[in-house]
Amino acid sequence: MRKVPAFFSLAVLTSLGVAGLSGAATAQQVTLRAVTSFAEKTTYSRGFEEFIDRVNKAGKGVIQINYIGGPKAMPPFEVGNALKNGVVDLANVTGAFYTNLMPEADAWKLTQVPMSVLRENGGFDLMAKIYAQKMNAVFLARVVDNNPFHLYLNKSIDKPDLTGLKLRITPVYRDFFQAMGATVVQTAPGEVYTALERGVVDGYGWPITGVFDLGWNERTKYRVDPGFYTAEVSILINKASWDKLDAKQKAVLTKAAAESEAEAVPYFTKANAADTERQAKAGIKTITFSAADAKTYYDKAYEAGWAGVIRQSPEQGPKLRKLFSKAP
Ligand code: 173
Repeated sequence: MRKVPAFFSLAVLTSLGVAGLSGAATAQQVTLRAVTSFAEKTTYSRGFEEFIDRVNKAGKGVIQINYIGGPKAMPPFEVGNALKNGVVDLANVTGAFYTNLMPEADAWKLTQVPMSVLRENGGFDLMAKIYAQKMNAVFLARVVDNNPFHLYLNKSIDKPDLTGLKLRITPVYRDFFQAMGATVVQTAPGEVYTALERGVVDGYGWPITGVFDLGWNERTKYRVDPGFYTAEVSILINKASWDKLDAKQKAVLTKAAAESEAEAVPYFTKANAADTERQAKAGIKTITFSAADAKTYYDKAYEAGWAGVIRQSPEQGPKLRKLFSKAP
């Protein structure tokens, strides 16, 4: 028997019941259950929520999405497993949140070429194969891209050395921050505010946007520049749920997915600039290294990041590195 988390089973059974009934009444329309691993109506759920609006508008009478919600409905690190097991049909989630199932998913953060190129050069196809094998999933769209991560601190540093600092992480930052001497503690985004408030951590990893969503600006003194990597959040569908759809239903999802993926880079280009300015106005000071130290820091990020991916996936890691990195 597959494991259905107790906190979720009621919602699932209820929505299954409703879908079952409506399925019998109107043969064509299908309703998919969807969750997000980020708080609803915040930066990293926004692209997914637009995708849902697109599908629900274009898919009337054909396909609809029932948006169950975010971390209040399901803990973020459970979302990958729920998608894999078909507890939900659709998920908005970043690779770092399901590395236990598919370590290669964390490599999305290391892409230096756009999705349009990866969809042509074999990089996407290789990942799609791994999604089918390890996640029982079809990758529909990357809705966050071109969105660097940063280190945020409450203690100042003047060189790329994190010795003595305790930092909040996810798998995104683990290898890099540890390689720079930090002690790390993993938490979901929903626990960052309290960790800062209680002084449990001296800082945290997070992208350039979204610091204001959960009020962390009140508890953040410094941002370290430069940023590194790029955040990835993507829409996945359970493979069995996908295989059950007819051509018309798939076409609605595919079109909405393509539109949402195409918006990611232009959206974040603007949002990155806007949040950089907003952080400065909110009094978050920038720590900038010398040019030589900035290069050391940035190169170390990629070196440690790829070493981590290759350690966890010696077979696929080197292939992904070739396809995801910018031409030297
Ligand atoms: O810091 C995080 O929680 C994280 O890994 C992440 C990934 C993508 C977007 C935002 C945060």
